[in-house]
Amino acid sequence: MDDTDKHRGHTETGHDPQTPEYRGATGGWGSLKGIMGIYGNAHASPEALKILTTQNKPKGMMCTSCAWAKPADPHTLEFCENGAKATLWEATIRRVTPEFFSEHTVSELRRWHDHDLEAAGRLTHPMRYDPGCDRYVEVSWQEAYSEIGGKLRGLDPKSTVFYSSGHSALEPAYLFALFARLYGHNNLPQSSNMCHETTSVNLKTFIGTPVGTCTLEDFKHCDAIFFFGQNTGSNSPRFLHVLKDAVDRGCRIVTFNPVREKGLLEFVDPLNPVQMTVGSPTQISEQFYQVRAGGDIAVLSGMIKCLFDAEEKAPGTVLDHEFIKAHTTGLDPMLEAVKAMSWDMIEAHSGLTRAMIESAADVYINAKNVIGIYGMGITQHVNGWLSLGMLVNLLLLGGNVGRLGAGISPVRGHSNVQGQRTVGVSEKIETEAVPVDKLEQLFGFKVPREDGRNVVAAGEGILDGSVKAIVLLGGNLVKAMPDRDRLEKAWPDLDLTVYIATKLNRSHLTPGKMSYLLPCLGRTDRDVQETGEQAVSMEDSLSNIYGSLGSATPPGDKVRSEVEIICELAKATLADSNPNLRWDDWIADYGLIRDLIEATYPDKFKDFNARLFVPGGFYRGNSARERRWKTESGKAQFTTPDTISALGEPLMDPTSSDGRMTLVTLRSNDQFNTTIYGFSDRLRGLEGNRDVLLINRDEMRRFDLQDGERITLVSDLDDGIDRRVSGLTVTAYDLPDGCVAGYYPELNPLVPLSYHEKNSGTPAYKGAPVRILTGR
Ligand SMILES: Nc1nc2c(c(=O)[nH]1)N[C@H]1C(S)=C(S)[C@@H](COP(=O)(O)OP(=O)(O)OC[C@H]3O[C@@H](n4cnc5c(=O)[nH]c(N)nc54)[C@H](O)[C@@H]3O)O[C@H]1N2
Ligand SMILES: Nc1nc2c(c(=O)[nH]1)N[C@H]1C(S)=C(S)[C@@H](COP(=O)(O)OP(=O)(O)OC[C@H]3O[C@@H](n4cnc5c(=O)[nH]c(N)nc54)[C@H](O)[C@@H]3O)O[C@H]1N2
Ligand SMILES: [Mo]
Repeated sequence: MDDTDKHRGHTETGHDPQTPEYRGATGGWGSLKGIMGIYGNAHASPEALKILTTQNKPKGMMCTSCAWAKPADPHTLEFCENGAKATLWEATIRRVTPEFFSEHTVSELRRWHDHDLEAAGRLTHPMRYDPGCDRYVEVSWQEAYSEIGGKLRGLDPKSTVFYSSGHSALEPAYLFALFARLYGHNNLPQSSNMCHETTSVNLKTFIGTPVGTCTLEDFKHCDAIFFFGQNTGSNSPRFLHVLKDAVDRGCRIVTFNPVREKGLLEFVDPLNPVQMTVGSPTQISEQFYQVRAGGDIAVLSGMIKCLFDAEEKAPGTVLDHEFIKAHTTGLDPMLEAVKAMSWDMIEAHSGLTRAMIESAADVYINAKNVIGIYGMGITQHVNGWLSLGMLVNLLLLGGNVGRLGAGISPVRGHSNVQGQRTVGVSEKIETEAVPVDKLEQLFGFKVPREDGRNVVAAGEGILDGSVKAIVLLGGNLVKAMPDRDRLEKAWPDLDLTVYIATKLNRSHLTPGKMSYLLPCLGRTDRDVQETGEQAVSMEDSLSNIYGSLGSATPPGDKVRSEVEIICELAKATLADSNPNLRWDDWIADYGLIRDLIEATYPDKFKDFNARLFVPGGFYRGNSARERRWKTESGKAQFTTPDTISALGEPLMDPTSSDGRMTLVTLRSNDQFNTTIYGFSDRLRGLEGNRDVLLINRDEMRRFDLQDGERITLVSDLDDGIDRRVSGLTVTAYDLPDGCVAGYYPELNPLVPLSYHEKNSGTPAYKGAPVRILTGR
């Protein structure tokens, strides 16, 4: 391999021909085949196909998959391959009944693959774990509620944790947070603690908002988009339509990602008959650079250097001085620090050449309106705060925040992950999401004032015994967290575990001393209460709020809505009768819960019930978009880099030849987080096996590895803890040097709990230090 090939960039440089690759484009016939494949595999009900036609449309069902926006003028079929998979997977005809549990002990089920556990179907009855026979056994709802309530009453509220995964709608989320605070704690970690917490914490410091500033309108006016570490093709495929339209308009897209993700290379619109038959795919990224994992700070420093050079040559043509002067602080120290970074260092850490970075910067310099997009490739690193800070710096220099066609756009994960935070699911108390005075006035109680535990602190508490009970509103925490082997060992010592879920997963098979599995309705299901059919609502990644109506027949008459389960648990736990707590009325009419949300957050949720089904949702507003900076200084803040790598200490030296590698954990195209739909990562050309170690051919030679060889991967953090995953098949793959990759959640035992983003605690799932052990 010659020297130019070692720097992996530019689409025309192409792909390492000796490694797997998907030959088709993203979208196209492949995505339709993907949907048909899951239809059979998921045993979806005929109703599910009907639901798909209403998906993401006003008065329809809002997708349970990703958080991408639902447009006001939807396509005839406004769903993507993975949105369809999520719907078909939930609307299955298969059932996990008490008979199922009588046939399988928990120990036996623990040997099942995640895919098979969920494929067994929807949970139908409330169950209680019986350690005597090692089985879940049916229990009545009343017994379950009163036993859980009784147990919680006996515990110190601060020793309990109420986790929620971003699936649940605004109504249950609001009540879940209220329940926690009435009971006496703020231990409300959420899936975003493992995801975009880096954004929520740091973007707030930089520009005074915890969420992105862009709306769909901006994508109609931008001239350039810079993509960092977000895999649109698999994780938010409907966004590809927006990108294709932008490209067709002449917008230029530049992508930085260690993996040549197909969705960001080319796309065939499956809804476009011409493109599907005789047309050629749309090239999405005009420039694609395979940056080293954790190399984004270096890239952005290089680009900013280029901007300054160009400005020096032609003053007043590159930087938006007026904006910088009126709206920002901190330019000079930032500039000095960036100037002090040498191109040698930048090239070494980014794995890219100066010419590549200059060429990316050129796109910025020649664009009027620029958007920055990012995902887990930025957030899940020790110095993710700085990668994000540098991206914000880049945008601020051109005045690209708070202007039509420009802005910063984190792409969120779960369909309502952002919304749950908006309505109070927050372990931090000093945030707009927890208006303490309002809550105290509405409900007549004292809100606990101390910050609660985030996911990492909850994990630490489970390991040291200070956490005694955990209630999971969805999710699969045991499988999704870092340091899985250690946590899974400590988990059964919990006094109480309560799992509110649609489908069976590994967490449920890790019961505490008392354990309950409570089956709930999903978003596809019709939810009928005393006052009739109920809608729920959610907020997308672009801060639009929509109502959603399920229409599938619920999986059984014992399955309850999340709202009902939370209200009943609260009633059973909170003994005293507070007249402000109208749990039964709230169960009967979710409109009343929306009234409470509006009363708590009057600005964001004005006329909530009246606007529930506005096409495209209603926008809850964003201060930074209006150039109001709710930061400490009252201005947008430039960030001064104090390091050049997003990676933690042991991985700082990119040229080290001591065998330590950076592990990136990836999602395939055939999973939604810990839900494994199947074993085809079609868009990466990888099929059939998820227990793989991806590594490039040069690195294989360096470690003397053969394709197909089985190896063990061990963690290489110097903390005395043995973390390892064995039986991984070496698979040659087109990746930058110094980095290896494999799948989430299989490799989670290798990510240390203590290894996380500095300010927010987001685990560094994209940059853990590892070593390869061969059997030889
Ligand atoms: N179908 C499907 N959709 C999903 C999900 C799913 O599992 N399946 N999950 C949902 C959730 S909860 C979330 S949070 C989102 C996640 O969506 P994304 O934000 O796309 O997250 P990942 O797929 O984990 O990784 C993103 C990309 O980061 C790249 N990357 C890794 N390290 C680096 C780095 O150091 N720098 C750069 N520039 N790039 C890097 C990886 O190669 C990968 O392409 O998707 C949501 N949507
Ligand atoms: N190594 C590694 N680890 C990661 C990541 C990574 O990139 N790499 N990503 C992290 C990220 S971004 C996230 S968001 C987390 C995800 O972590 P979680 O949100 O905890 O996990 P999920 O896999 O989304 O949860 C799936 C389960 O949710 C339940 N469920 C599904 N729908 C519903 C519903 O409507 N209601 C209820 N009550 N339950 C429901 C089902 O029982 C299903 O089994 O994982 C994190 N972990
Ligand atoms: Mo996520």
